[in-house]
Amino acid sequence: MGITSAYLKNVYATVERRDAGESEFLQAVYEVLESLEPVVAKHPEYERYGILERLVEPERFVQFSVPWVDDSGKVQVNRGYRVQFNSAIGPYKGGLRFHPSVCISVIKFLGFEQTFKNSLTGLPMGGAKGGADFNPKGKSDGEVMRFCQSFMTELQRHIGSWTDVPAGDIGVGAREIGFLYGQYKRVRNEATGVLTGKHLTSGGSLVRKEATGYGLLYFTSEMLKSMKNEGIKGKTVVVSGSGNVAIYAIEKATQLGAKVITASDSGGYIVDKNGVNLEVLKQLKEVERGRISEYAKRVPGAEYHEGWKGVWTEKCDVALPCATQNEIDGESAAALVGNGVMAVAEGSNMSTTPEGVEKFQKSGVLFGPAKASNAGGVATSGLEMTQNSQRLSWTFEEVDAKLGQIMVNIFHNSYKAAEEYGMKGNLVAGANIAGFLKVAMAMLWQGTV
Ligand code: NDP
Ligand code: 2IT
Repeated sequence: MGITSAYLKNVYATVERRDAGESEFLQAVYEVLESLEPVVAKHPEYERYGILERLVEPERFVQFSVPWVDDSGKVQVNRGYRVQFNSAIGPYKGGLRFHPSVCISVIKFLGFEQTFKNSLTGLPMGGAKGGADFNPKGKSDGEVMRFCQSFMTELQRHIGSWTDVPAGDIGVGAREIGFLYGQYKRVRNEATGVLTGKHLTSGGSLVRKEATGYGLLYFTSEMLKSMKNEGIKGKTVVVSGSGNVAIYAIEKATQLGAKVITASDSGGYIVDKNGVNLEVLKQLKEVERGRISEYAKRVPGAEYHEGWKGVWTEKCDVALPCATQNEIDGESAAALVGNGVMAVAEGSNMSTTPEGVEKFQKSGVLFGPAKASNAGGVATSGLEMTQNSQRLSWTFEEVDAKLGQIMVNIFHNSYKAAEEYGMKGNLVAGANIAGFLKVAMAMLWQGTV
């Protein structure tokens, strides 16, 4: 298809010029602008009010140094970031990623996507993302704590429960959120809902840990039911990753009667034809922080294969990428299609390259884009914020029911938006359009400058 309107071409050319070389950010922007062609054609006022120009430019971007002392007494320095992308519909909201690959482009693509995802949840949250090029792997708890404390010593001046509310992402889980929260409280003398994903003893919400993975399955089930009149029960599922999103995607898929046969990390993947053993996986990943190769040594019949990409050559009905961006390229998509995959839903953000998405869509494979299918994590963060404001805690069942309803709504709103704008069945376009319309309306209502 490609971008054809003069207005959108111009917006993209400006981003390309100003943000040259930020490949992930450019990829994310291009996809959204392409989806918005029919919307812009119907709403000439967006150009007059510079809505797209404003959406692709972060409202604020901070970069800071994070010095910390390692266990040998040596000072190390990492680079920290927070992008506050868009606050039209609520306080900035989005995760923190600690991974050596974190850079401006990665943070900006994630913050940009978050704006539309948060809008889709129906909750009042703007888009943000942050992180650092720190690698928590192989670090002691003390090193991780000192890093988190230094990171928060700077970040605290930019965030707040009505300003910007960070959470976890790759490399940031319960341990890191605890250290970050502890430092915020110490510096600001304020116990407040400034982070989500908190421990249950400190204002956390039940279901937040499980939410992204569970939400992914609620979305996938609704997509299968509505578009193919099928259920997830009895399906063979391939999952990549073995972190927070992957583990709880595997758990919910298994509870719903599917058989998940894989899990992976950046070193390789395991195949367990009997269905992944969650007890072993959780012990290995959540408790021991070990490698997935260990799984095959502990579970009879399971095999380990070097290299993470091979996971997409395993035959399945449903594929759920839950590791990182661009993990499914055109070649992997072709392998999945060749093996008869029926549905793909993204747990990781921008899991699929544009070539991969095109392959799925042209082959009639149902495709759930991350903004829609992985929104359960941030949606439950939104529910944690509500509980913090109320100073109450809801039960597991209450939160889970709200999460389920939000994911079903996201599917239908995306589906309807695609249909309304002449792209029936294209959930990429539908999610982009549905997410965009609410943000654009808020921006128009609030005035231009
Ligand atoms: P975790 O850190 O818990 O797990 C990440 C997993 O992905 C690990 O198995 C990791 O393997 C693998 N991985 C990470 N980077 C790479 C890479 N470059 N190549 C191959 N494998 C890689 O993170 P989460 O589970 O929280 O996040 C996974 C994805 O889900 C991310 O894209 C994140 O943005 C997205 N997401 C997360 C949400 C959340 O609430 N946590 C919400 C919505 C989306 P290894 O240990 O070898 O690095
Ligand atoms: O990508 C994401 O949506 C997240 N990492 C969750 C963000 C959040 O604020 O819960």
